[in-house]
Amino acid sequence: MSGHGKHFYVTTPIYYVNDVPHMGHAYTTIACDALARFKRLDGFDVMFLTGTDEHGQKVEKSAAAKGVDPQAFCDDVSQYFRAMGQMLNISNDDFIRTTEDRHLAAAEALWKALADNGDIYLGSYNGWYSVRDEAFFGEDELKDGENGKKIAPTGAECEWVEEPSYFFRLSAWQDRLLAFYESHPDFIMPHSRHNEIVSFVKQGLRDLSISRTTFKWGVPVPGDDAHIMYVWLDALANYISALGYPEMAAGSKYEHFWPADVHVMGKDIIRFHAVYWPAFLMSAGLPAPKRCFAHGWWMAEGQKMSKSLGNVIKPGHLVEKYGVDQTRYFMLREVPFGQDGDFSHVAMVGRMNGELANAVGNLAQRTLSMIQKNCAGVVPTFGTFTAEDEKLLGSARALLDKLRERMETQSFHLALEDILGVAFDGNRYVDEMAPWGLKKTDPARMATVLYVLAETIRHIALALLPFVPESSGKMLDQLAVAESERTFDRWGEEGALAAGVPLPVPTPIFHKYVEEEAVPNAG
Ligand code: ME8
Repeated sequence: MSGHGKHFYVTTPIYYVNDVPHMGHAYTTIACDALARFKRLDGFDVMFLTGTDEHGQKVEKSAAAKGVDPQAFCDDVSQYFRAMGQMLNISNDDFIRTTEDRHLAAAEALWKALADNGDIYLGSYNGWYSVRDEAFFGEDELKDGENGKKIAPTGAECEWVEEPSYFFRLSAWQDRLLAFYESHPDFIMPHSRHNEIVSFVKQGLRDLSISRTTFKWGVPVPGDDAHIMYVWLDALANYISALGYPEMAAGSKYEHFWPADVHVMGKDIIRFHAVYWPAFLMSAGLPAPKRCFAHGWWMAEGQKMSKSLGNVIKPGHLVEKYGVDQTRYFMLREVPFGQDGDFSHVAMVGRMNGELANAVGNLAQRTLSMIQKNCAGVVPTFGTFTAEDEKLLGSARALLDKLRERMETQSFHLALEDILGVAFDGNRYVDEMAPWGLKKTDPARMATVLYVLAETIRHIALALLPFVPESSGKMLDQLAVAESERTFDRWGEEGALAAGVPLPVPTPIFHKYVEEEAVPNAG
């Protein structure tokens, strides 16, 4: 059973609980959700994982600053990330927390596997550490800040650390990593990041400090609990702990889903995923993931989003102001996945009004209202299709193969552009066919035109399900498409609407954002 059939495993990073979620966290999660939903519709057995990263000095400090016990602090903040998922209609199959027992067991097992392979030794670390990044930096990477402070390339302040530490023999993995990148050219995407990582590794890898002794909040090192595991080793293990590692027997979740198809993350943490993680896995005798995709950063109205600038956009704010599906759509449509993006109100309104409401929503509303009025509210009976009819149906039916290609490379913006293209074709077709004028002259032709439109809308709605699930679900409700018919199996003629099926009275699906200033002044 396992190992057969189509399966797909996609993950978000696990988010630090030092702070509540913002738009950047929402972005990664929405992208993974679209991918997971797409694959489910396409017949894959999907595992979509997200969760929270709860150990380490940064979280310990945040808890201390609030005067709460770290576990209580994690329990509290982790809930905000779960709530974000619910608010954004996220379909994750599991939610892992690194303070759960199942995770501790997996992190310990991974450590032991590295140790058994001879890749861990005890030494002492003297160097710079950035708590904000939970990362070590070499002297050569740092800049001088005010008052003799050392600043990491990320802008975070570093502190000097001098303590006994276990090390992972990362240096010994350099050549094998380079060989791996070479034989897996799509492992790191976009390709520009691949090149960046390859040149980083070529510069030479130092052994990695993987334990700390100066704080307590983490997973104790097996056999030496004076040491706490480095939070990144602990955190990366989440991707297999959620699969029940170290249980790897035939029929296990691990066997079914590992290696992951894609780890999605922001470009800030690609190095941890594309260098350390495959090295740990190879050392433990486990296969590396198939892909790490690093997307870009969201800025707010031209400035990097940051807590200190006070311009952090909360997902709840977007959902309240524009709507859930509008937020999901905008984020994936506005910016090519992999590049940085800028959030602006004007851009958001342009997308939601111009594309969702006008192009898609109006097409559905016009068509369904005409059917309601002129075809007794049932799916119209169609006659022979003309070349124009075939052309539109052909463009709708050809969409799925294009989308499969787009999703294979995580090109969400292009997938949405393709779907929108069919909506534009549909709108052009309505204008050209002018079915309203056919009512008296050729009602049979009018019925055929409306059928072609309804069938086109069915395809647009199916295609949009991964992106705007609630709204496209409503579109399918309005076409009386049963839940069981909402899969890519029913794409094309397979699932074509049957004439005579009663349709509910349509209501507009995508609302428009109306600027307050645009409201006519009664005075
Ligand atoms: O790094 N634009 O957690 P984290 C786009 N715990 N994406 C953004 C963003 C922005 N402005 N800000 C955050 C960690 N993100 C570790 C991960 S995984 C084993 C451990 C997203 O809470 C993006 O996905 O700092 C980024 O990689 C992640 O949030 C960082 O979340």
